[in-house]
Amino acid sequence: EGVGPQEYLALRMEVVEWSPAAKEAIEGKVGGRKVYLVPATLRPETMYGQTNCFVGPNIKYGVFAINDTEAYVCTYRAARNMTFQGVFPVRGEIPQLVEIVGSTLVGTKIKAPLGVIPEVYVLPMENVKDTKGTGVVTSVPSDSPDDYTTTSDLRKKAEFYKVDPRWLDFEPIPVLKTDKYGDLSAVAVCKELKIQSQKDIKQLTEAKEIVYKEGFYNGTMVIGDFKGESVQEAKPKVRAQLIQMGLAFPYAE
Ligand code: A2H
Repeated sequence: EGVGPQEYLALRMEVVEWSPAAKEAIEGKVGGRKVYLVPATLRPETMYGQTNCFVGPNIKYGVFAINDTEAYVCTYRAARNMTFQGVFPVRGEIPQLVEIVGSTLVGTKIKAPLGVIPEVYVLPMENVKDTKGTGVVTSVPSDSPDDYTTTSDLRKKAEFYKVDPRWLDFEPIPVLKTDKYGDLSAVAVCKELKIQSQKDIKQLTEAKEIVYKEGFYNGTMVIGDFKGESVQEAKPKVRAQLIQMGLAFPYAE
């Protein structure tokens, strides 16, 4: 981090059914457009294992028109970057249709491109930063310690976090395997480091390092078109496939 631009992939997760609060907030504001949440990821090869999507409950998002028929949900900050990357019709303009706070989006059902679970729910995560990516994070608990720990927290305290337990009716899905940690490496490493909750920031940082390095250098895909190939080989191929299929677009910052 820090040196040079970060090349993310922004995934187009189409809204299938708005939460009641989001429906009310966007009513009459999006002109019949299809709306997509657009999480930024560095791990396109893990998209098979998506189980949900995260927003920061206190983060303000915008719905931005990319043309007459489609719109994206992301932070205003991300939209400002996108307008110089050719995402909107007029370079430099930021076509915001409506503003919506993260907590309002929770419970919205969206499509998960390439996902074994084709439709997933939007859930809240305290550690989502509004200063990174698009402020939306797709969740892959098999390979992301943040995602695994947060979904476990939400399950333990569903009422406190105002989530319906039915939105959490899933298990981590194996995507890649390593000799050291098996096919659910985030789960294995979180257990090894005895991570209790999403508030264990220091251990989570360590877990992320370990899981990322092990997966990238020693991982083999166990699912998808590149099953049996190394993670290093599969990563750019899945990225290219998602873009080619119109399910994602490059986003840099
Ligand atoms: B990654 P970097 Cl399987 N706030 O995608 C917090 N986290 C954010 C974010 C934000 N605003 N925007 C993106 N991210 C997450 C997949 C994944 C990711 C896996 C394993 C590790 C991992 C599925 N979640 O990231 O600081 C996104 O989650 C480990 C860091 O820019 C994105 O990739 O390097 C990653 O952090 C980008 O973090």
